[in-house]
Amino acid sequence: MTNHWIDIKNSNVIVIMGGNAAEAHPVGFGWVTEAMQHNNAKLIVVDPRFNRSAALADHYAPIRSGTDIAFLLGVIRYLIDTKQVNYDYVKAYTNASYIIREDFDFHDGLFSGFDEEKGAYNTESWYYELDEQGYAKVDDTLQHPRCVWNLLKQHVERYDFKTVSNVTGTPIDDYQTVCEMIGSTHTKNRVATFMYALGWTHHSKGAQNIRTMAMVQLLLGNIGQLGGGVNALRGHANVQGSTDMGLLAQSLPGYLKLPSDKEPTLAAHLTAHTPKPLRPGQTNYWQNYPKFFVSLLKSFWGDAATAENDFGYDWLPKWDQMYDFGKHIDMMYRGQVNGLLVQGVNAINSMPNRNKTLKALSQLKYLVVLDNLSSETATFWQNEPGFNEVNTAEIQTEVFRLPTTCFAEEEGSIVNSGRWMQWHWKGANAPGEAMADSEIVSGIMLELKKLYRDEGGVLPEPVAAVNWHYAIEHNPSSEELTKELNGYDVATRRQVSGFGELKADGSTACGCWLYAGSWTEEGNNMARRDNHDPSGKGITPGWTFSWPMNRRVLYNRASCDINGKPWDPERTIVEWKDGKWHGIDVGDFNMKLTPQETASPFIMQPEGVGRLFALKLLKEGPFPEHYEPVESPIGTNPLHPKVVHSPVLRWFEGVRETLGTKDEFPYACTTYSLTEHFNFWTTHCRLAAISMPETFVEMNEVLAAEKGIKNGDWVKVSSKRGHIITKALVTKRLRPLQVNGQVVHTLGIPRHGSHNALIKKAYTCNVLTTEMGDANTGVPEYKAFLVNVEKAEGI
Ligand SMILES: Nc1nc2c(c(=O)[nH]1)N[C@H]1C(S)=C(S)[C@@H](COP(=O)(O)OP(=O)(O)OC[C@H]3O[C@@H](n4cnc5c(=O)[nH]c(N)nc54)[C@H](O)[C@@H]3O)O[C@H]1N2
Ligand SMILES: Nc1nc2c(c(=O)[nH]1)N[C@H]1C(S)=C(S)[C@@H](COP(=O)(O)OP(=O)(O)OC[C@H]3O[C@@H](n4cnc5c(=O)[nH]c(N)nc54)[C@H](O)[C@@H]3O)O[C@H]1N2
Ligand SMILES: [Mo]
Repeated sequence: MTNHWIDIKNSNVIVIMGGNAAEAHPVGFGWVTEAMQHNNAKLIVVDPRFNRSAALADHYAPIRSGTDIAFLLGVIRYLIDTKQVNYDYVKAYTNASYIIREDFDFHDGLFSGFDEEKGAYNTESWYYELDEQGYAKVDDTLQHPRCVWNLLKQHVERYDFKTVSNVTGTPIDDYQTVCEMIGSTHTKNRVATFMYALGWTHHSKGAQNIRTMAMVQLLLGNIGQLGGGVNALRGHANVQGSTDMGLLAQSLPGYLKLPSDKEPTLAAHLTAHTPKPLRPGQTNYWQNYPKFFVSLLKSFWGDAATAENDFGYDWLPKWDQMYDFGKHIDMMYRGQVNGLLVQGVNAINSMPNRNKTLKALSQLKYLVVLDNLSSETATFWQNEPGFNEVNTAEIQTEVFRLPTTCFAEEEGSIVNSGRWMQWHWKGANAPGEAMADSEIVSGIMLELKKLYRDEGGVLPEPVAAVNWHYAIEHNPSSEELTKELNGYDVATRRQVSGFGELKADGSTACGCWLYAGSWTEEGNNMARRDNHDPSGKGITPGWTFSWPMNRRVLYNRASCDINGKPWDPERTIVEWKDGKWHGIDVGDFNMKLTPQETASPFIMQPEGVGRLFALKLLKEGPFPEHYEPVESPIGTNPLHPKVVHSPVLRWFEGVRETLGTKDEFPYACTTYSLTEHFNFWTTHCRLAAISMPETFVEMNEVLAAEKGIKNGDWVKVSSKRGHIITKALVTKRLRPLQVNGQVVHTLGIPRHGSHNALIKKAYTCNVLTTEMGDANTGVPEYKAFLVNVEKAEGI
């Protein structure tokens, strides 16, 4: 989140789109009702399903799954056409006035530079026109035909109400109401927030879904404001922490880059990732990249990391393609992987195309499962006729199960969606032989180290030279580990007080630069519990630690105009008064400088402004464009029939044959969470199983009547990849939609699968899903695929 949970109370319009906060984030949702009750805020829900968030909304609009980009590009067109834009903000704080290269182009669904054979773009032309000094050229009058503003207007021109409604299935009246409600926040005294999660990320263009919304927020001037922002509601309690800590396939802690094999030396890597300013006088914060990167290498390898050996740069793995979990499963499936450590994930249930995952795990020599509970992944080799059909005798995979503690049995920090790093204390001792994950992983590492020492091996340094200085070698404490994440001065071991102290010369070490300030010489700032809120705006500086630098609202310089005057006095976060800056939050800029010197609030960009045109950042193009889901219920793209789905998808070998068409599988299908269960763990919890005992497929009354299916009937749902047998839940919630001259029916299946501690056996929806996903992130299209449904015999 650019903002944080409590801040939602400051919003005037709350848009829940691509998520279902009332059910999946029921505690945080309290701030939505707070805003509605005490701030007269209006709630909009745009979702294929009338869910429990919709039940509380002022306005609900149905949408066909996988068409949010068309919806939002139409919103952008509407805002521009009706002049409901915060022009001062757009001119000063976005790249609207920047001039794009002459060779940039878009037509018939493709941007310039498409290489059909590679299925990828040469992105050269997706860039600013530069002057002699290497700065981007701008036209402050917004007249230049190739300035971003005019290119954007041209790009969204096609997305009129009729076209949008024809693609999304959203009735025009509903659509217009949503546009008007969102548009009402273009004024300086009104702000909208967008809350989203999997309904946007689980698509073959998930990153572009989110980007389109960020563009809407920029046009309205809603980023950097109290009650505004771009707000991802995260999943597992600490999933924010895991991505901060580099669990993404191509990142290192603090969103530093895992080097690619095109960067053979430290110098090459640092040059590639240390941007030059694109406008004069920019903060260009990533210019500090070398300080963070070298400090990270020092934290990895301590004294062994020296200037002479590039601080151990050669010991980092280098990628030649994205090795996300999907890629690994594909490699296992092809017999290219010997062993897998599964830690805190129930892969057989959560990964798409279950039959493929099953084969993949069966090809392994060994599988190690670190989990505090028993999981279906650890028992994938057990034959259960009808549910998990395997020939146990043929599976040679040796499975090791290492019981871990769970969060309540250890102390440490958890980072929530709002970037708060909250320390928690141990509530109980772990049962039996359970050990903390850190102890297990340390044990494996120390054993490997010993093996390298005793038996040698290729490239021992990454393990042999590791920086390991904990009081109990095989069991580092949470305190020791988190202090290391904060960072310290190597010579004195003094904790740094912020990332401003980090150096690129090897004199500082830091495990995650964003966490600098969380555990300083003053102590553990994450353990602070002062909920004093002096401004009444939900900024509680004494409550825990919010990265970066205890800042609660990112880009908060954008809450005031170029002269430092808040757009809305009621929403003051920072303010230039009597020759200096004042603020209720830590400024996201250098507060020693003048308003004019800090008038570029998006300090992480080398041009200092928000990007309506994204340059080369995303694989599909610099502007978002509507592409159909990989499996489309209409089989065409009404905007450009030749380019139906994203042209840059990653195709694993043989996957094309596993995709269905609308002739065989005529219905759209989506998957979602239920409040009563948490992912797959609650299989173990009898009370949860009692409250929601069985899985089901939800469908509308019209389709059910057509198919002769009644509520509670057994049905068979099939996709090109497999089938499940489950019960029908017939409701009014998933409306049939009129799309491109046909009716699209959508089915919905809870993602929890075998959520039954009482009956035990149940099918999981991931038998049906495809591993095709977002080209940027690899996230599968769990939320839009094709199925058929028919009545079946019970099980
Ligand atoms: N009780 C409970 N809470 C949970 C979880 C749980 O299992 N149970 N899981 C946690 C985890 S790991 C996560 S990641 C989060 C997930 O949080 P959410 O993403 O809020 O949860 P989902 O139920 O997947 O909600 C997705 C919503 O998006 C809608 N949707 C599907 N496709 C589209 C689309 O194309 N466009 C739009 N606009 N909407 C679409 C679905 O109908 C659904 O209402 O929840 C977390 N919280
Ligand atoms: N079709 C479909 N598929 C989906 C989704 C969907 O919406 N639809 N959602 C996707 C999403 S967003 C997610 S997050 C995944 C969730 O998928 P998973 O992460 O695979 O699901 P969980 O059931 O949360 O599994 C977490 C496991 O970690 C264990 N665990 C808990 N605490 C600890 C600990 O401290 N240490 C260790 N080692 N283990 C621990 C739990 O017991 C549990 O077995 O599913 C994804 N799959
Ligand atoms: Mo998640």
